[in-house]
Amino acid sequence: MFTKAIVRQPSSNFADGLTSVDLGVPDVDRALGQHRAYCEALVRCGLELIELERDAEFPDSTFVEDTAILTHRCAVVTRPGAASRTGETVSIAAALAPYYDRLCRIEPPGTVDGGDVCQIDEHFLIGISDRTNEDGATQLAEHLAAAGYTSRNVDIRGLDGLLHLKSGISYLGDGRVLVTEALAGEKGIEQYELVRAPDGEEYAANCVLVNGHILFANGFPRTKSMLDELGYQLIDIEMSEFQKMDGGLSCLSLRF
Ligand code: CIR
Repeated sequence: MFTKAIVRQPSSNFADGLTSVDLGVPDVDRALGQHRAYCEALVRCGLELIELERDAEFPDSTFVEDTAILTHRCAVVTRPGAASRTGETVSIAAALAPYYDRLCRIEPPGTVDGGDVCQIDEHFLIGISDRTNEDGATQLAEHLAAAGYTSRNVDIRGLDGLLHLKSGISYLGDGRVLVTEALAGEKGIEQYELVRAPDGEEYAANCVLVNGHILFANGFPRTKSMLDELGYQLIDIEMSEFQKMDGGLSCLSLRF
């Protein structure tokens, strides 16, 4: 069970953040409304919110997931792979300090974005991407091993359209993962029970399992009906403005 989540509203200059997609300029007011609905959904799932100050120094800082890996036994403050985001970890480390005795860090030359790290029970998949390098993945694997977890790397650098590993995979519990076709055949993933997001609905593969509910991006009816049929309790969230900035549902919070 999760009891808390760290979140941070999008800043006034949210539209100046990084993006690789061509979906137009996000509307900050609309993004704030979508963020509010996302926070309300987390509260509905039983979480207490820790809300950090908006921070215009870092236009991508609403995507808090990339700055830390949180587990029941340890927290790892990352070193995000995009230079414009490295400084985001200062406020995150301060916010985590009261809750974790064991706060590890990714050190140079390692880089890790939390979006590349997918927890499956006691095991972690670590995406090697344009943001997470092999040195960072090795450091993270060592921190996780010291806390009793196993891990393996999944190299996503050749896979088009995936910023992060979790842009294309989410753990649904009970050994089942929601995954894009592009990732379905990768070593380290194929052994799970796979629910495949249909072509054209790849964005829906990033969803968030929170205390028996699934936060799910609005507008992906085929994936939604697959999950409905499997009996999941979905909470639909409008994500259009975050999608324009390459962000998915998981990246808007750090749950612990
Ligand atoms: C970035 O490119 O870093 C942000 N615009 C989006 C980060 C999304 N994070 C995530 O999927 N974990």
